[in-house]
Amino acid sequence: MKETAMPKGTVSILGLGAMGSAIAARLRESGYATTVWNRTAAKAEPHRAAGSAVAATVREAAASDLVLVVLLDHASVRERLEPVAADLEGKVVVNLTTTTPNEARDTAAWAAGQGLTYLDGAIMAVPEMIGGPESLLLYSGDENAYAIARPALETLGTASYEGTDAGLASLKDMALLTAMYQMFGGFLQAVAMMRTVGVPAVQTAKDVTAWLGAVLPHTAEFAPVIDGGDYDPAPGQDVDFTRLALASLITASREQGVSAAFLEPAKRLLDELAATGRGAADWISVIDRLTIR
Ligand code: FVH
Repeated sequence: MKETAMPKGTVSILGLGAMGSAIAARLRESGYATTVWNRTAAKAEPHRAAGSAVAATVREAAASDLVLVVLLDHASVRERLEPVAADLEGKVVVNLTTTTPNEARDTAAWAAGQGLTYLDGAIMAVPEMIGGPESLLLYSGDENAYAIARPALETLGTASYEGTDAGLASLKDMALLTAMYQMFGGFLQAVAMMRTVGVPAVQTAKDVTAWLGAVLPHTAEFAPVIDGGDYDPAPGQDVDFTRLALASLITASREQGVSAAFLEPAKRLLDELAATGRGAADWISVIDRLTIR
């Protein structure tokens, strides 16, 4: 990686929603000269009052050394960047907008075609966390862009460079969010079951937090088995046992008048695996049913 980090240059932030505003505020606190732009101009006024310059157009904002893009989605990013590609030459553009991995790769390819220095990013934090110890931001793509922008990016939280494939930051973001939503879905299922007997969600939240805290470290035991790819005979719980366990959970939910819609797909995958003669294999080999190409 080239050591070409810039001194405290100027930074523009495109997009002043909840996240863009938090980022602009953090950069100001960190001593950066900031310029902000937002489609709805009124949202820029508190930033002007706090010391940022306000750009009337994206083209004007493109004058900064570093341009951070914090818009809603892939479409809004392309809509706003494409008309100003020529103005972004010689600048570093870091896109922190949530996109899919292929959208990130597509924008990186477009930027490369325009001769732009472009880095893709993904934010593993909510706005209140920006700049704090728990804030994690993932980056991937052009290594040199990362090296240049790094001092500014590090003011936002822990900065992690994931690799030269521009889709990697987004992929990791999406993978971690997938795990999160599945976990929260499990919590909601538990609440739905327990409230049928009058247990409030507040209590189930405590119970689920303690239980998941105890079992989550087992992922560290699953991981080497998955990486080794040897599931037979099962070093852990086998497919047939787990099918029975899930069948009981589904029945218990239904007996309480609660849908088992979150659970049924997992049971279906295990049934498919058993149907291929893999009932005695470790249940975590169900991961192979997730690979569709
Ligand atoms: N907020 C969060 O907790 C999450 C945490 C993880 C990462 N996300 C992603 O960050 C991107 C921005 O999120 P946000 O929270 O700032 O989102 P909003 O408050 O809804 O603001 C959206 C901004 O995007 C502007 N915008 C939308 N469409 C367009 C467009 N076609 N052209 C120009 N700007 C556009 C919008 O402008 P306006 O409505 O105020 O005029 C806001 O500035 C996002 O990818 C999250 O997934 C945040």
